[in-house]
Amino acid sequence: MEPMEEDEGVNMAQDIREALPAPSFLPVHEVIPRLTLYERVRLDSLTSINFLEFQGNPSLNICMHPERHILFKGFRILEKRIERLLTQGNTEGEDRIDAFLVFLKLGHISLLAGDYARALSAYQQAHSMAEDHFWKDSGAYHGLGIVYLHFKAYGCAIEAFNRQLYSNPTSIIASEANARLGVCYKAVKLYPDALRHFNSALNDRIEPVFLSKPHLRLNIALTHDSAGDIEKAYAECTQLLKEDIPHPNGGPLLRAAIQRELGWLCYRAVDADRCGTAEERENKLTEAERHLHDSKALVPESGKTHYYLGRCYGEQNQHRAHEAFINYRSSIDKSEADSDTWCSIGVLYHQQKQPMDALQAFICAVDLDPEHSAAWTNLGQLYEAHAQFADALSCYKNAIKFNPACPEHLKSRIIILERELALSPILAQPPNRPQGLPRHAHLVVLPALKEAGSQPIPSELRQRQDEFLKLKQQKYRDGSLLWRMGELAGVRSDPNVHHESRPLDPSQLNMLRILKYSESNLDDTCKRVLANLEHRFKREGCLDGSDLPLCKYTVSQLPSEIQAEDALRNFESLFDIDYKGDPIVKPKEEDDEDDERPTPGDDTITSTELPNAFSLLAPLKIPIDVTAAELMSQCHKRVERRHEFREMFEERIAPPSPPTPPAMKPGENLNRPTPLITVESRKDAHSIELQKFCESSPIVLIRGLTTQLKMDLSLFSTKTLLEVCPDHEVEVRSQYKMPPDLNLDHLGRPTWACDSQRSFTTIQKYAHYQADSFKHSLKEESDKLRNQGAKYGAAAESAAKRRRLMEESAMPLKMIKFGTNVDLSDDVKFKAQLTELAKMPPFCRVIAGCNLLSHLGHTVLGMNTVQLYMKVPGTRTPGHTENNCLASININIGPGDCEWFGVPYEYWGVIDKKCREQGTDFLKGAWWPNHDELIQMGVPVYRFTQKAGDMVWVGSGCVHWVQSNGWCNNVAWNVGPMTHQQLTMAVHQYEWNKLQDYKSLVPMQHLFWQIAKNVRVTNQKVYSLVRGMLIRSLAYCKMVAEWAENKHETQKPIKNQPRQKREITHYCTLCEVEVFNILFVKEVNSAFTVWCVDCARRGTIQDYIILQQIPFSELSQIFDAFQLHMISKTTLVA
Ligand SMILES: O=C(O)CCC(=O)C(=O)O
Repeated sequence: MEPMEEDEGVNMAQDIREALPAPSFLPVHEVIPRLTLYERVRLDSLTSINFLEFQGNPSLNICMHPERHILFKGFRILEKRIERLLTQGNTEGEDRIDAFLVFLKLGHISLLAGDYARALSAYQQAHSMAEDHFWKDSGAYHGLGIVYLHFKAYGCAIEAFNRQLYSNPTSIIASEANARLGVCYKAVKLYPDALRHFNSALNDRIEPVFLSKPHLRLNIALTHDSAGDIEKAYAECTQLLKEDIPHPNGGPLLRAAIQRELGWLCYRAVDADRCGTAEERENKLTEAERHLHDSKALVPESGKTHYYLGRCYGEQNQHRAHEAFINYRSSIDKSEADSDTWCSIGVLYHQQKQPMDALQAFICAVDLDPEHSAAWTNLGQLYEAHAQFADALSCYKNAIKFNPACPEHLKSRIIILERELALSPILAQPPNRPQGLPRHAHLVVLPALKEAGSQPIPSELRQRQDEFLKLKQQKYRDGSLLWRMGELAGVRSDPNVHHESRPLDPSQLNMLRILKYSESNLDDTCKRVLANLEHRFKREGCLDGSDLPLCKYTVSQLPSEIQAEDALRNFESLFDIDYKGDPIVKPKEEDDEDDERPTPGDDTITSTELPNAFSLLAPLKIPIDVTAAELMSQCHKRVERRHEFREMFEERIAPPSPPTPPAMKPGENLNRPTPLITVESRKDAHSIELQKFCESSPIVLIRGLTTQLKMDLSLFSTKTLLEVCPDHEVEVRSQYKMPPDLNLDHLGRPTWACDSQRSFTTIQKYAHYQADSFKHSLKEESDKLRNQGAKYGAAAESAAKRRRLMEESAMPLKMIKFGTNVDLSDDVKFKAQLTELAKMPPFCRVIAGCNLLSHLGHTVLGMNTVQLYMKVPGTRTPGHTENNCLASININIGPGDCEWFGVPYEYWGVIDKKCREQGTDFLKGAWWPNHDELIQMGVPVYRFTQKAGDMVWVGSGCVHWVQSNGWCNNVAWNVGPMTHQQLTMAVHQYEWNKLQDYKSLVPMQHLFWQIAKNVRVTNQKVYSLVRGMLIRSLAYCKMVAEWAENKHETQKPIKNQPRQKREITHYCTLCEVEVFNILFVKEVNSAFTVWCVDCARRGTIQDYIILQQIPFSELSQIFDAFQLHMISKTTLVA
């Protein structure tokens, strides 16, 4: 498969439902096909997991597929059933599940037939009918993800694949999902995530068919390239090229793609100041050309190679311009819809002083891609060069909308043009009309922007593109060609006839194993199929699968028994079967329908080697007073006496979902008043009442506490820090300055997404900036005052003009710098500062027995250490909850104020959803909510001013965002109240983070064991919660250890490696989940890396050594000793 050049789908990222007409489900055909025994069993087993068997081979048209008749018949039967369901109009209760199963199956069958629009509708119907069941079908989210990816709805595809992997992290299609996730994340520019998923697929011993391993490596290189790391991309490609990649993966397409990428990388190395001398530059260009020629020799029909070659020639002197044109022309011949090529053609024509041709090429580029910022900029420059300033201005304005390369430069140009056009309207006229304008020889008058689209080249191109699009849409409307092959209704594919002499294909082999596993429970139908398959297997064997997707696994990698059971449960679900081999001509009659149809997932599961998935939220199936010995013995049975094993917690888990917000009370004021507590004495500060109030409030402003405790906040002033550590690192965020009620993009349009550039500086440099900014504002103020008296004078006039311009411009213009996340963890360097903070009451301290984070036993930077924020007016900390929903403390050092906004925990899901709608991401993105919109959405908001010396208590899970009104510093850190509420939120967030591919900074498993070891818990709810977590953790850990020791491929003893004092908790190198106690360690590039069991077992388990950090005897002892302490109120701890 040609990597990263898939261009089939319609781009549906905007709105999938609007982009295509929803396909009708009502059947147009009256004939209901007959199913044979084999066909029914096969149909029952088909899901999206079989996608590549049907769609993985681009040279095999689905209409030629040997099993096309099965899809055809299934489709017809399902449509008939849907018709019946829709006529009945009842989709409640049992019927809801029935309808859900039918739609889900139709989704799978449509997908396998390549009918993406129908598959999408069917999957979405199924999802909306029974979201609570959707995850239980291991192919459901996978199929939905494939469809979304086809339509380039990357965000939706990411969500679907992540959900698949959350519930089925080690299934045989995990590598397929990971490869696709890599593509999706790359498309949305989340490059670290893309790399993680490509690497995850690469590590998997089941090679994905969607992208083979060499293709994955090329995609890793392309991702480095997109992320700006040209060197890494170059190194990876060069290495890949050197390797002897076996066919079919190493075919000419792949080699051509690597050469092409190398050529493009070399070309850009010339551009990117990497080549110092002219000779180096020359050499790089020559190397670029060489790679591109090699690529062209392998695959002459690639438009992109020609385009890159054109760029190389265009970069060189005049006499190569002709070669550049020839290559651009060839590129257009091969793929005329490439806006980049048209843009480059325009540039070349412009250079060659052929303005009409340049104009037409730029118009083609922006017609094809109206967001092509470079093409708009170039077109603007062309108009400007021809003194057509009004059109130039329109082009620049379009350019700036869409991620231009130099927004600041363009903005200044726009401002100048706007001003000049306003001052001299004559400039808005075309240049040949006004008198006195210099007339250059080349100053031909170009058609105005409004008319330029009707020039011959763009008109013809548009016409062809429109026709192409219409055809494409019609194709989606029609669906698969298969649906029109009515002759398939009659095809008999009795296994005794049709398949008799063929070897088993991978899915038949799969089916054979499933049936064999459950042989004793089979009904007659299944027994017949089994006998037939066994017979054929003995006679014909099976296909080795080299040309069939998803079969590249060994026997031990075959689907787990859980999947076998799933398949069996489905046998009863959808299709009728003819026991005697007589074809069945009708779907079930209505009165047949109340047969026992199991709901999906409603089952008793036989144990697999390891739980299907592990979640700290999995419902427990044993009492919490179980002893460690009982737990250990139960785990042991999983390996030794499987039939006696009973699950201790639910091993098939649904993805977590955000909390449901409380219903709005009538007349409720959503602008919530913020609790302001004034502390009047030291006793107040240390009172249990203050602690309890804070722990039960979303957010609290506390005034007077730092004064009453005589804290010297000047220790955190810029002046002191400048003396203590001038060279200390400061992270800088460059942001636009805006009023707190507004968040605008660079064009002045309201949005939630915040843009900022990240860089680094020192305390000294930021201190200068802070001071300069203050002096500058002071001067502006005094100028203003002075000018109020003496209004005139040239300087005052121009300053006022500049200010007016800034104020009038719709675009936010002023850039400010926020000095953020300054690390004050060094207890030697910042001894005085940290000692001062220890004056706080215990529930607010960085280190305290009642602070969960102090029990971790190691540092989590910025959480159980202090961070400093250095501000000028307008700096913003965008919206967020603290890591794992912990609480936090923030003190404003002053002298200026900060404005705060807060929303209670229960509403974070509403904000998360809104962030997605706004094209940003609650966890990974930067966003600034619109206060009024929140109120309209029924979300309560706290808004208040934090003055110098004020402390803000940010309660557990509170969503908050902060803007400085003045010049000030703040210090902040996290605290973990030992409450049931805090622990519940933290653990839920831990699982949510897993689902969202986001690292949890608080290692919850480790934390629960530390609590059990160190804390005398007196609260019943806290006790039960911690106990439940210990049960899950201990049981899972033991099962993993037993599995690792007994697994025949591993057969390595687990080595004890006690945890060192202050040793940080380990996270999986690949998926970044916490790895507790049993570490899978592999040497990678001479470094020892830690992996979780799921990532390790998806790879080659023999490559790992397995370490245990805490012996089971110790965990058992902690587990049994952990009790609820019924003690007197005075010694209350938690
Ligand atoms: O002072 C700031 O801007 C940081 C605020 C914040 O997010 C916090 O303290 O949790």
